[in-house]
Amino acid sequence: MEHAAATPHRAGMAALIGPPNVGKSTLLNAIIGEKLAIVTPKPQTTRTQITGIHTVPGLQIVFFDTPGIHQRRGRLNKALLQAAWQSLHEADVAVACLDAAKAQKAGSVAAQVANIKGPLLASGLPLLVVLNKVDQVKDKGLLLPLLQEAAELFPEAEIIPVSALRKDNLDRLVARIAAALPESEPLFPDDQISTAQVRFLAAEIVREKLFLQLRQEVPYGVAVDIEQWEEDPETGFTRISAVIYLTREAHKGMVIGKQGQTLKQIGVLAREEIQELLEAKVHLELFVKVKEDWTENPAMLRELGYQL
Ligand SMILES: Nc1nc2c(ncn2[C@@H]2O[C@H](COP(=O)(O)OP(=O)(O)OP(=O)(O)O)[C@@H](O)[C@H]2O)c(=O)[nH]1
Ligand SMILES: [Mg+2]
Repeated sequence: MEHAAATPHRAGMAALIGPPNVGKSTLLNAIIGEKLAIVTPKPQTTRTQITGIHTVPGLQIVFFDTPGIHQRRGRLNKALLQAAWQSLHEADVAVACLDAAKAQKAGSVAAQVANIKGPLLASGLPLLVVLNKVDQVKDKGLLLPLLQEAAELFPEAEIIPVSALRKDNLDRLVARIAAALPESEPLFPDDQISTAQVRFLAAEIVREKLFLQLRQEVPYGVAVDIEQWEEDPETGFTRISAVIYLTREAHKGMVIGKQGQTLKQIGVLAREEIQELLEAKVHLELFVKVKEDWTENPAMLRELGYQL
């Protein structure tokens, strides 16, 4: 600690930007060491900016996890893109995240950078390029051409191969981000790991369990809204009621399942995780409602916390 005064304190924001499903949320959770962002194998899991604050002596990095950049239509999709680009706008450093395994199969990273390269370069921010999921590339020799291609596409950027899942090479990534941040005092208290509210995190946990249970086409039309949150000081229980919104009547059966088994399972898994989050006993009630147009309805989108 005596040496701390010699090196200036650095602090700032780093935005994780990339296509859906490349592992941005997994990376955020791995660096922070807590599950802040939900993770599923389905694309477009993350829907808002989620902050994760990494504080060590001399350094504070405020990470922004963001929705994957895609080209799909619709108001909800537009809100997701807006959240991602807004994060880039607020950041001091951009971290482009790519999927090495997918790139290796395609023989190129080009398709993954198509939608992000222009805005990243235009931002003028210091840029790092992360090639994630290297654990899935068995023959490491196959990584070289991808690293080279990425270096040609982003000549100013350092390319960093990592595995968020195995926590490989994350120290190097953190060190490079740190080097690109401005000298600054910490922006948040050193014990704060996020700006997210527990209510939001609880709703996200329910959404994660839903995504994991449901078939590919359903999740886009799923939203979770916490309607009631009451702590009973006598029993120590937190009573939470959440509404699961769906866009189609036909999806209701899939969410509820035979004799309510699917919904029950979702409730059990979500409650366990919310209990861990709150370190309190939780009573969780889930309701399912069909609101056909919620993904296109501005008032409803705002009510659910999306910024339009
Ligand atoms: N093998 C492997 N799988 C990974 C790694 N990182 C993430 N994954 C998996 O990739 C899938 C997507 O991970 P997410 O973290 O949700 O990806 P994301 O980029 O946040 O996705 P969106 O929020 O939809 O944009 C999940 O099944 C993760 O377990 C990794 O380093 N190695
Ligand atoms: Mg995500």
